[in-house]
Amino acid sequence: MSNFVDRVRITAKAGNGGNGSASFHREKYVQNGGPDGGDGGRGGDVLLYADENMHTLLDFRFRSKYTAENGGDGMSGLRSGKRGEDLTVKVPVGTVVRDAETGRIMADMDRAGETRVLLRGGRGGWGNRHFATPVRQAPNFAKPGTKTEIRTLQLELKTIADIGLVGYPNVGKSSILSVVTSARPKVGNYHFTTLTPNLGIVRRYGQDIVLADIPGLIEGAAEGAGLGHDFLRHVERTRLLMHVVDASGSEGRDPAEDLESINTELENYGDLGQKPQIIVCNKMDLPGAEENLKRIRALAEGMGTPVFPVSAAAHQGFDELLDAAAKMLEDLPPVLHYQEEEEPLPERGKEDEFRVVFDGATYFVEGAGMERLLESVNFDDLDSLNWFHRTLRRWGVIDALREAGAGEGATVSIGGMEFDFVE
Ligand SMILES: Nc1nc2c(ncn2[C@@H]2O[C@H](COP(=O)(O)OP(=O)(O)OP(=O)(O)O)[C@@H](O)[C@H]2O)c(=O)[nH]1
Ligand SMILES: [Mg+2]
Repeated sequence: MSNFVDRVRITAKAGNGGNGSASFHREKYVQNGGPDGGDGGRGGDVLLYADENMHTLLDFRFRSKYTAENGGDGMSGLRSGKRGEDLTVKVPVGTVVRDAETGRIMADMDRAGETRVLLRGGRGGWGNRHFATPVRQAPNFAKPGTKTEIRTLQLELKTIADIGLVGYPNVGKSSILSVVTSARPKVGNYHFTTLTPNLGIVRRYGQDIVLADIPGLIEGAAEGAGLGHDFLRHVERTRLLMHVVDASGSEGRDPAEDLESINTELENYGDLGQKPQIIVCNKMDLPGAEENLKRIRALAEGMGTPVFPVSAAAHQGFDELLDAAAKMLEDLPPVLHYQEEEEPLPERGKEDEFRVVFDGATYFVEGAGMERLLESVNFDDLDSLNWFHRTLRRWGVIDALREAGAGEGATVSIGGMEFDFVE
């Protein structure tokens, strides 16, 4: 079928922070040079760029893994590690990015040319020079850089337009787009001529109005029957719908029935039924259209929806239609922007908050800062372990464990690692 892809999953990872260096200054004739290990470099970020020249997510079918560069390790002579290079992922305008595991909205790339940081690189670890104190002149440890996680992301392209053209296949949606804008979508006398959304711009009273022509909808589309379902997401981000019917009933269907069944489809897909509509009765040049128009007018009156008769073939009725649309748009809210949702991170400054839970055998120390603390410890290094122990004492963890009943040698679990309790 078509190469139109509007929903994909990818994985992305920001760069790890580089490790700090535990180096000592060495020079001829100079004994016991001080610690001179540089800091690790920051890992590269993963950025998003809304590219006007991209129209589908097809590229992501061929490449689905995106990794920014890791930061370099710190070096002797106080030299810092290299900053990892950022990685920019180009997406079409209108792409909404979610965390695939939680559904959290991470970015809505709805403005052409905008760049945004999606995933931040890890911090570089401190070199040992930071740990030189008057009593500890030769610290043999440095901090490792922060490691970043691989994230699974869902990308979804939701076309952005002021007006969406909806209706059964073959009613003349693409014909209308080509009459009122300079867009030249394919027009054909068969169903599903249009397989990917087409955009066109019409200028009215100094404002540019963007129209989206989407593939035809069929009954059951909202439940996933046929092609229609996937395409409804492209009218979610429109402000007004032009509901097109074939007023002549040239294919043997009743346009009044068409109107109702498409409206049912829209109601079943999110709150598309709530979107303001204009009913466009097309093919008024054909016999039988006038009769049907009367019936549709009667129906529409009950719904409070305006009706406009047009003929794309004869280029008739469009001035009135577009004037009415432009007036309606003046009072309608702007296109929906998906608000990014904050990642539920532990609050800043509360790193040392924790609690001790005893399950009868093990004392668990739980708290947001614990895992991060563990990440900074090099367990092969005595200095590093001592620093870890001192931090636990400073944060009050040792006291809390003692209060909870932990005695010498009790099993303590912190961030999934088990230790023997030593006072
Ligand atoms: N007589 C007449 N024919 C029309 C009119 N508008 C469109 N048509 C014809 O109807 C057929 C379908 O037109 P399209 O514009 O491709 O219809 P569509 O709604 O975009 O169809 P899909 O993309 O398949 O959903 C074509 O053969 C057009 O030439 C009209 O006003 N009068
Ligand atoms: Mg079409």
